[in-house]
Amino acid sequence: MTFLRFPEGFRFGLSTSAHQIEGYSTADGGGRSIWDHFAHTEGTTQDGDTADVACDHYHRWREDIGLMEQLGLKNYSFSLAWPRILPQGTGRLNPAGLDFYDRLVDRLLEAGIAPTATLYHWDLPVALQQLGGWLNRSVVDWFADYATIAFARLGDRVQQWVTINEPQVVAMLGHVGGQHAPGLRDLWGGLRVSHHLMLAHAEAVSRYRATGQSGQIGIKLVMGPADPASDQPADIAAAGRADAWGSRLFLDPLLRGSYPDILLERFPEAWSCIHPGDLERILDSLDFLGIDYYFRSVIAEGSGQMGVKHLRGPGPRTAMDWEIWPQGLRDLLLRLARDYPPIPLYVMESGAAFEDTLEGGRVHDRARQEYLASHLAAAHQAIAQGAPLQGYFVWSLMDNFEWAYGYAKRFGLIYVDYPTQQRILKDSALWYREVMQRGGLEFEG
Ligand code: IFM
Repeated sequence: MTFLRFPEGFRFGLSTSAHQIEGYSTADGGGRSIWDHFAHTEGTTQDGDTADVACDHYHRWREDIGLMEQLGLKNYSFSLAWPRILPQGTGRLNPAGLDFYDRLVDRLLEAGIAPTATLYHWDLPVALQQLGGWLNRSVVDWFADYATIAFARLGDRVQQWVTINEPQVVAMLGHVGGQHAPGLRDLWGGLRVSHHLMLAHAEAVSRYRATGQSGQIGIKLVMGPADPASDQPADIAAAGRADAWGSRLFLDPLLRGSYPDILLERFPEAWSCIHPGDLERILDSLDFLGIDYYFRSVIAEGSGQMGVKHLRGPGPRTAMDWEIWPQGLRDLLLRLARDYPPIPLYVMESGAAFEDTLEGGRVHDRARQEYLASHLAAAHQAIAQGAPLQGYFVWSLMDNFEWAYGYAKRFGLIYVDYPTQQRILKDSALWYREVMQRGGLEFEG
């Protein structure tokens, strides 16, 4: 066993999102989001689950902060529900919605926990979807106006902001594959949405910078390496295309001011949404880059729009059927450091769903602990090899509404017994408490 110590000031944390934990989205004057609508549409979620109640964090937030204190947590990443603050997405403000986040932030700070606030984690106000949602370029102003309200109210205390969580998922699962709200299936539309997400992000950042507030602002991208299935040139080229689609579609405009040529060439009709000056607005709109890492892809030459085929890698798998591949995190961090201009990096989500069972009031989730230990070790290696990684947030504080999977998948370090809303610290939570307290972990590599 070796003790892997992280650098002084490294930020260990835990993450959640509003729609997945809060419940009661329309309480006290809040509005409905596209996920409220989608999950209530037949056949969209496992067992017809909805986030109507979720973890009832909207009412139990004090108790939940108490649990964070028990864990000795110092950094907590959560999201604001746009329709709680602006029920129609624009215009009339719901003071009770803003008050909720205001109190949450105050109490976190009292508990010595630094808040990281995400403005958009997939819960677009339904009223805006009726106007075209992310397909309508006006979303850039709608989003920036909402962001400005959040900065004005919370920006004196929130020192780390994330504009948008996983734009890949919004564009591709929401608008191309249809597995997520708003459930659309339109390839060109998905690409247009991806550009609008980038622009909305950039506009919110420019509003933030105009406030003169002293915090940092960035975005969270979900990514993993696209590894070629063999050393055949055709597979290597296919992996390059998969990487352009999954990662560079977002990394390149943000950090290079361009979209990958391969995507411009293959989908020429989609890009009429790029107006003169857009790419200049998007470039340099990050103080840090947040990375959500869950798995890598193994890619061979295939068919379809991108000519790629996804193969099953040899690693063990989580309950999501995602391959466990910690070295993918190291490779990703090093690649970002090598291929892009220098930018502070944060792992803002890392974690795994397993089949947890409650036995005598305990959850012995050894597999999750091992998963996290191996990924922390990979992050540690990347730092040792020069990646400017500043923090690592585990997904998630507690079990919650896992979108189309409903409550069937548990990612939490805290077990939630949904019928009673009882919270139980899993073994992994007790282990992570020690990691955070010691600033590192014992690891046998
Ligand atoms: O639960 C999600 C989260 O909302 C976004 N990132 C991935 C997690 C696990 O699927």
